[in-house]
Amino acid sequence: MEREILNSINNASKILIVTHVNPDGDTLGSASALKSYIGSKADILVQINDNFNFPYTYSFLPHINSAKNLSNIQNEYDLIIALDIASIDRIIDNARKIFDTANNTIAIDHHKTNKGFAKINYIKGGISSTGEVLFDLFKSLNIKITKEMAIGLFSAILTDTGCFKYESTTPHTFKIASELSECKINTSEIADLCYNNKPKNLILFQNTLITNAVFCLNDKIAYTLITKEIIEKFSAKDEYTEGICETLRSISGVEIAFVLKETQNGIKVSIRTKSIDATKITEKFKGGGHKRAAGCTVKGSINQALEQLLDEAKLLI
Ligand SMILES: [Mn+2]
Repeated sequence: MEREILNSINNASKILIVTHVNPDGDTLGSASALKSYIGSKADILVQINDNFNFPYTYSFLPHINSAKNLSNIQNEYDLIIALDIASIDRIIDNARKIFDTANNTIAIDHHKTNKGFAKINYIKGGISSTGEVLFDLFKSLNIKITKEMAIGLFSAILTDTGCFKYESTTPHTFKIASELSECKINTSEIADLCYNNKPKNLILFQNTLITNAVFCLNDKIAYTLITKEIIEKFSAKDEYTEGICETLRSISGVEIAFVLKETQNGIKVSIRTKSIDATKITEKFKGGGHKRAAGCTVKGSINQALEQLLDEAKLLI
């Protein structure tokens, strides 16, 4: 299959590399590395409508600044490569139309749940990151990893392993990191750019929400409410809420953490748990997710939503 992928790339005249919605370091780092390899006949797509929500944290990655967005892509591609995209519904709007009508499509991914939505599916479920899958793909094809490619691949692996902390980090992952670090990249600078480069308002917004957190049932439940006023005060972007629920869960004794956010479509709820099955709560509200991380949307006011969630959570403790 590796050969088939290489042949598809070589035979294509114009290639679109698609990153997933709410792009992270893995999807963008992998896209950066793949574009570095393919060169000028490939474009990267970041699925936003304009530059307002551009993932500036990762703008240090080669070629990410010149990525296309949903407003300025045209249907001129005969090969689409989806990177780190677990399911087709993470390709939206006109990008989806381009994907559906493309001559040839490839999915390169590491999500276990990926059922394979492209013509060629290169899915290695359980591997640490798409960056790692892509590195192994390059290696198996005897493709030389340049310094530019190494920046993207290292960033992808670094961020998707939580700085090599998650269980998916294997001896092989470390070997790859070692090999990439020999490509004359500055690994400590990359880590600084990924982690020590946050907008001031993001930290102030998150600190306010943590300070406002409420604890109940002997600190087994922790929650915080993101109201429209708080969002406006800090001009908070969607991605500013990432990590708040995890911080609440990280507190010793907390079993269930909630973050409730006022949005135009109702109250968006994130739940993080330690050993309790979070989907037992979200399925009551037609939501979904994983055992330790789930989400749902609840109708009504933020306080009404909170009351309903607490009622369900208390049944599980
Ligand atoms: Mn990933």
